[in-house]
Amino acid sequence: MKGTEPAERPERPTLVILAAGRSTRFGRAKQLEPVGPGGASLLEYAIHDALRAGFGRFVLVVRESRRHEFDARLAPLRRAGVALSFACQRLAHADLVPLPPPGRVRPWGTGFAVLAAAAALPRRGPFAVCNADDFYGRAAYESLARSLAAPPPGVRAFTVSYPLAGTLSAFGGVSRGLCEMKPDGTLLRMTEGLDLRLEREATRTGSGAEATAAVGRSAVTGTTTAGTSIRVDADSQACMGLWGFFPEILPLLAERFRAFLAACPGADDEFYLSEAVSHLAAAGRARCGLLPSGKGWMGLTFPGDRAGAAASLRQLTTAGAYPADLRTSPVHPEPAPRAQAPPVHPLQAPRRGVAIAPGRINLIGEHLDYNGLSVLPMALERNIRLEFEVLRQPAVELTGDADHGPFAFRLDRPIEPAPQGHWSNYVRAAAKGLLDHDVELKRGIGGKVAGTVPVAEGLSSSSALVVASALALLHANGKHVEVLELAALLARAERFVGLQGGGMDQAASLCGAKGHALRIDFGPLRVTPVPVPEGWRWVVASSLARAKKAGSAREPYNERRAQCAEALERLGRASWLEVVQADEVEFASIVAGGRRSLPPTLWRRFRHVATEGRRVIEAEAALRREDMAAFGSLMNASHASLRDDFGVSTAALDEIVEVARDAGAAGARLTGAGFGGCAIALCRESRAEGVMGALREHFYAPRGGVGEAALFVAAASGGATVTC
Ligand code: NG1
Repeated sequence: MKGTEPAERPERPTLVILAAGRSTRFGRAKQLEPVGPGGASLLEYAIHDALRAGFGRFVLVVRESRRHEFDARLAPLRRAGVALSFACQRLAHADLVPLPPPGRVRPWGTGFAVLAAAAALPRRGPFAVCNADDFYGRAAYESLARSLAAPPPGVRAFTVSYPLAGTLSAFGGVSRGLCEMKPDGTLLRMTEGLDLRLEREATRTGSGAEATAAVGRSAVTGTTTAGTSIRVDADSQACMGLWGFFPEILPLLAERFRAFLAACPGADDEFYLSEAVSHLAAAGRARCGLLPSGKGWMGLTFPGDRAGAAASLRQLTTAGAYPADLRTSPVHPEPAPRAQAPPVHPLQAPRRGVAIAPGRINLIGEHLDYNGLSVLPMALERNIRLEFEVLRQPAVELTGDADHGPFAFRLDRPIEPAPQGHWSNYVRAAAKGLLDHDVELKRGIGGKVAGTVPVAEGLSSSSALVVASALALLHANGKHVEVLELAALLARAERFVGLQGGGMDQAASLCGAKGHALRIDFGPLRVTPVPVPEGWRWVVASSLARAKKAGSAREPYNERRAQCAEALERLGRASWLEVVQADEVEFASIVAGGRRSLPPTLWRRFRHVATEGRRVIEAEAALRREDMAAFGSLMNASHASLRDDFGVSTAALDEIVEVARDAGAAGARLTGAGFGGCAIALCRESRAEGVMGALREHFYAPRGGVGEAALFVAAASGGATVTC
C-alpha cells in the first residue's frame, strides 16, 4: 500500500552575504557598523528580512582575519537556530587560482566572492546573493524568493533593480550595475558604471531617495570599467548586488573567471558579478529576470551615508516594520515560498527572437582541430542572423536570400538530410544535434536567415548558421546547454553534412571575445581568450574561388583527415599532442623517424601537422608579448606548410599572400580549410590601407574588381547571442 507521503517541500533558498569588502571609501570596516536604533547592522537587517521572506540558510563570505569578529557578533542568531556558516574569501582558490599573480593584493571582486561561497552552498536549491552593507528591504527578498520558487521558463538568474537616482550618494561617486532590459523583462545587458553622480550635483541635499526628490528627473554621469565616460538617464534601473541564482550558474561563473584571468588582469581589475552575468545573458547562456523593486534602497559607501540610513531605519521602526532591538528579537520565519506562486514580474515565454552567430578567421593552426591540437582563431564582426518567431508546432520553416530558398522540416520526425549542398542541412544538423543530445524541442521556429559572412570562403559561415539555429531552437524551447558542451555537440552535429570537421568553428562562434583571439584546446574542449595587441590589423582577402565544404572540397578535406590518422598510427604514436609537446631532441627524433618510414604523401601531411602544432604554441606566446613580427613569420611558415606539405592552397591564395607581403604585411597565410576561400594578412594599422590597395591593384583589378565582402579588415568580436 502506498503510504501518505508528505507533499515534497520546496527548497528554501540560501542567502550568500558578501562581507569581505575592504570598505576603503567608508574608512573603517562597515559591515558590522551599527545603524539601526538598537545598534543592529545592515547585515542583521538583511538576515531578518530574508528569514521572514522564507530563506532557510545563510553563508557569509568574509575575510579570514575578520571571521571571529563576525562569528562572535552573530552568535545570538545561531543560538536562535539560524543556519549560518562562513566562507573565507582568499586570493588563492584550489581550482581557479592555485597561485595568485605576484603583486595581487586587491580581492578578485564580487563574482569571485560568489565562487568562494560555492563549497558552503547546498548542492541543490536556489540561492541569493547580497552585499552586507546594503539595505534592500523585506519586499525585495520576498520578490526574489517567489521568483526563485517559480522561475519563468528558461530564466536561471534574477536581480532586483532600483531606479538609479535613488541609489546615489550625496557624498561621492558610487559604482552600480546599469541595467538594460529586453521587452520580456529579462536583462539585455548590464554595464558596471563607476564614479556615478547626478549631473545636477549642485542642487542635491541628501542621499538615496531623498536626493531624487530634490532634483527630479536628471542624468547620471560616470565611467565604465574601461574608463569611457557615460551619461545615463537617472530613471534607468540599477542593480544593487541583490541576485537570485540556481546552482547551474556556478560552473558558468567559474568559466568566466578563467576567461578573466586569461586576459591577464591588472592588479586593480576586478571580476564583477554584474559583468559576468551580463556576458552570460548576452550570450544567451543564462537568462536573467529583472525584478524592479517598488521600494527604495539604502547603503553605506561613504561615512556621510550613515546618518541618512539611520534616520530611515528609525522611521521604519517607529512605523512598526522592525522591532526596536532587532538583534535580540526573535525572528519568525515565514513558510517556504510556494512553488506555484506567480513571479512578481511575470515573464512571458519568448514569442520571437534574433540569434546572431559570428563567422571567424583562423589566425594560425590549420587542419589541427580534428587532430586534437590547439588552434588560434578569432570571431568576426560579420555574422549570420536568424530572426525567428516561436512556432507552437515542432517544425522549422525558414527562408534565406535569393540563393537560399525556403525550406521546412519537422522536429518530431526523424531528421533526414536534404540533397548534398542544400543550406537547410546546417539547420537540420543543429536540430538533430540537440535532439540527439536529449534536448526536448516541442516548439519550432519560423523566420528568415540573412548574413554578412561570405558563404564558402573559409570564414565559417556554415558553423555560424549551425550555431544560430541551435541558439534559436534552445531559446524557443526555454532550454539551456552549457556553452562548451553546446560547441562540442554542434561540432559533431555538423558532420551531418558529410565533412568530418573538427570543432574550431563552432567553439569560435559561440565563445568569441571582443578584442581577443581564442586559443581553443580539444579533448576536453577549452577556450582561452588571448588579447590582440593594439595597432595591428588582419586584412581578409577572398581568392574569389569558393571552397564548398559540402561539395567539391569535401572529399579532399576528409582525405587529409584520414591521412593524418594513418601517419600517426604508422608511427605508433597515441596522439598528436604527444608529438607536438615533445622536447626538442625527442621532436627531432620523431620527425626523423617519420621521414624514414612514411610514404612521401603521408610524410608531408605528418610534417605539416607536427610543425603547425608547434607554431600555434609559439604564436600564442608571440601574441601575448606583442611580438607581431614573430607572429607574422609564423603565419608565413604556416602558409608554406599548407601549400607544400598539406596541399590545400591554390595559385590564387598564393598570389594574395605574396602581394600582401610585398606591400608590407608582417605575414600572410590562407585561413580555413583552403581549396579556395580566403587569405589573411597581418599588418600594422597604418599599413592596412596600403596592403588592401596593393591587393585591389594587383590581384582584384585584373579579375574585374571586388566589393567590400571580398576584401575587409577583421575586428575580433564577441560570441553568438540570442535576444528577444
Ligand atoms: P572552414 O574552412 O571554415 O570550413 C574547416 C573545418 C574546421 C577546420 C578547418 C581547417 C568545419 C565546419 N570546419 O573550416 O573544423 O578543420 O577547416 O583548419 O568542419
